[in-house]
Amino acid sequence: MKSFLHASDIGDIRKALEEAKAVKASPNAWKDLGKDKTIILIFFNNSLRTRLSSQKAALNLGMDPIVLNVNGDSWKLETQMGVVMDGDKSEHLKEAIPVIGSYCDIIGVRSFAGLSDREFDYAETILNQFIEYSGRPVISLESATVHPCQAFADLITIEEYKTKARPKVVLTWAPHPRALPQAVPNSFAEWMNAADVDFVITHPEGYELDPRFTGNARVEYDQMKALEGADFVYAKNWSCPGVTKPSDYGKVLSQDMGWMIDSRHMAVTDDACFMHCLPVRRNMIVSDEVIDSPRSIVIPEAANRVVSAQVVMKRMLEDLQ
Ligand code: AN0
Ligand code: CP
Repeated sequence: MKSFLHASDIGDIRKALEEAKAVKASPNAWKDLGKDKTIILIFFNNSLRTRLSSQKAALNLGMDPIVLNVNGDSWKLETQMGVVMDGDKSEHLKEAIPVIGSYCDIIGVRSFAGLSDREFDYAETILNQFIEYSGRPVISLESATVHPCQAFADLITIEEYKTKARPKVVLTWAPHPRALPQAVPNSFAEWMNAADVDFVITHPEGYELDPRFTGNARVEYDQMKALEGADFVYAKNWSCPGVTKPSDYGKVLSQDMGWMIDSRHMAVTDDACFMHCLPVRRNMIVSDEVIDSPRSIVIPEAANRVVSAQVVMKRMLEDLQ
């Protein structure tokens, strides 16, 4: 695996889920695989889960992780090509990336969408520079348009908690005070389309996700109708993807609190499990009552981030043998 951005990069989904099960059952069984190998994890943005679960996954594989917080510990990096560097950025990605690549065997990058230039974000400009200039396998730790380690962990969690062969999974938009990227819902849609589930997306009009991720997934604008009979409710806020109106890209179009998941919403489901990638704002995205209920699986979902990261790193290490 040269890079990990999309569901297609993991190949056969059933095989990947079986591998996840094996990794979860015996996390330390591949300790020799990462011996004398190093992964550098680059963070342009904040993180709790991704930062810790990626390091834990590397350690389980016997690999040494090094974490770099760009903007905090290192020189500020210029990401645009052909600019006069007379501002606050001391170094360009074109030098920084090959230098980083020379110190490690695998690279992980967290670099959120800027949400101002749709073309720049949707071309995955920063992550693609890492792929092009590092000469190393690259993992997206949430880049501009995707969060594949999260979506893979979400799928592993659904597999563990499902009680029907083909569960109904509903991705629902929920309100948030600030503009957030579309990476989590994009990847969730992509991975649900690749899995054997009845997948429905619901959001206010104007929040249509890019069809390159949603494919033929059903979109139901009536949230209550979408949630009827659901087995899994996956809540997430995202800002306007700019699909129907490009000038609205990155904007907050609605803060309708009626979309917050509360017990009224959960009541129309088939006793659904509640999921969220975290971090979550309580009583904005989801009520205390729902997230504190026994049907909330946000903690085991986050725990599975170690498993998804470990499968991806394991595959990359196997390729390096
Ligand atoms: C980020 C997002 O919505 O993409 C990270 C989620 C994993 N969330 C926030 O910035 C709150
Ligand atoms: N879900 C997730 O990626 O969380 P962090 O932003 O804390 O890494």
